[in-house]
Amino acid sequence: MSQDSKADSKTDLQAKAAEVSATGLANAAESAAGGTECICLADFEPLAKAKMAAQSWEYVCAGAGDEITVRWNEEAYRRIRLKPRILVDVSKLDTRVNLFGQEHAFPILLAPVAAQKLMHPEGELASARGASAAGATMVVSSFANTRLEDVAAVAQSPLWFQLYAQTDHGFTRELVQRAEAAGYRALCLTVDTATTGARNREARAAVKLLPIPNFAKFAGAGNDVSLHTGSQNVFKSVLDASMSWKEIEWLRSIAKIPFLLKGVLNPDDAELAVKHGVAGIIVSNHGGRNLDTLPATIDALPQVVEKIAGRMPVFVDGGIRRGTDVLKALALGASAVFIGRPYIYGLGAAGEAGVTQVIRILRREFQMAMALTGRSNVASIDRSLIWT
Ligand code: FNR
Ligand code: LAC
Repeated sequence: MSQDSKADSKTDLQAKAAEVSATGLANAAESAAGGTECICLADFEPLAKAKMAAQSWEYVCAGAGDEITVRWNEEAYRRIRLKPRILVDVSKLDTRVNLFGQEHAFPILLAPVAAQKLMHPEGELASARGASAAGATMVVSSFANTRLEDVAAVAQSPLWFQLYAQTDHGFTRELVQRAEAAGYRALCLTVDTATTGARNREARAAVKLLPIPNFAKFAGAGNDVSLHTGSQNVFKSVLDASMSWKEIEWLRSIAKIPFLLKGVLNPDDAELAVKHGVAGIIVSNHGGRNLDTLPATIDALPQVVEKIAGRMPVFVDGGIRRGTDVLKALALGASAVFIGRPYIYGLGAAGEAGVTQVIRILRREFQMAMALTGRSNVASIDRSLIWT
């Protein structure tokens, strides 16, 4: 859904939502929406906007440049039509998937999102608790506002760790070892962020970060409140613009847990990823936050899947807002999907309970979409589901 269409008007719904406390989503939603609960993911956005500081809201919504890729990510799902099968026994649905030996109750994970104390005072702790209550795996960002060990201490469901590798290899190794020691199950190295992009919207809003404790020793990494996220300088000291495939081999050699690349779009890069022995790839354009006019991820996915040809799992994120989107991504070859902004809107609207609710709604919609297209388990979701 377009944030722009809602950006300026503070509706009655938002005004009422602002008056209620973050104690319970159902209560908040009920008093805000006249007795109804949040019933789809889009319902969380106005509630989150009303609660979050204006700068935080801009940080979450923002994309790069003219935000064309942000829009395409969502629109591309809407263009894909489903082809159902009837009279299939769907009285029992099995949504389980096994990823790297870990069973997930359903193929929806939480993408890494930085700086979650901007969106809610409990930040990553609330997200991890909320994800656990829903039985989902969360990928914790290197740029979290909470130490990775502290997030692990509250999580009841397995966590993965997102790695922003550093030019200081000693520090990177230490970060990887800390994540492994804290029990994280996989590493997602982000490879689409040699630098941040033209974040005009963040620059206009002068968004400022909160300290990033995993990187406490790096000056300027969000620990300098004079910098704002629209400026390239804010992340400069903690992004490695010199990173190449050489570092991938090195990182793979030191990682004891499955090592994935996040931010692959080009099938030729996917081929190189296989050659360099990574465990999996995430087709992502960083939610349209870095390079504008990249294609929608769901449009890029089929080419990547074709190139990989089953040699490793391929995941996708960007623009997933409905259970039908999850179904389409799996039909086009994803092993599972990640959601970013939707759970952050849940977090902003109602903290931990909001995150849980977002995941449950999406899971339920996915189950409905499976049943209504005649698919009783994930293995039976294939390309024949797409109306061509
Ligand atoms: C992100 N994303 C991101 N990715 C990453 O690898 N490390 C990070 O720290 C962050 N931080 C971050 C902050 C915010 C506010 C957003 C919205 C996104 C990108 C994220 O993991 C994911 O790729 C996209 O959010 C997916 O798109 P949707 O679901 O937001 O449309
Ligand atoms: C972002 C970085 C931190 O998207 O990944 O804001």
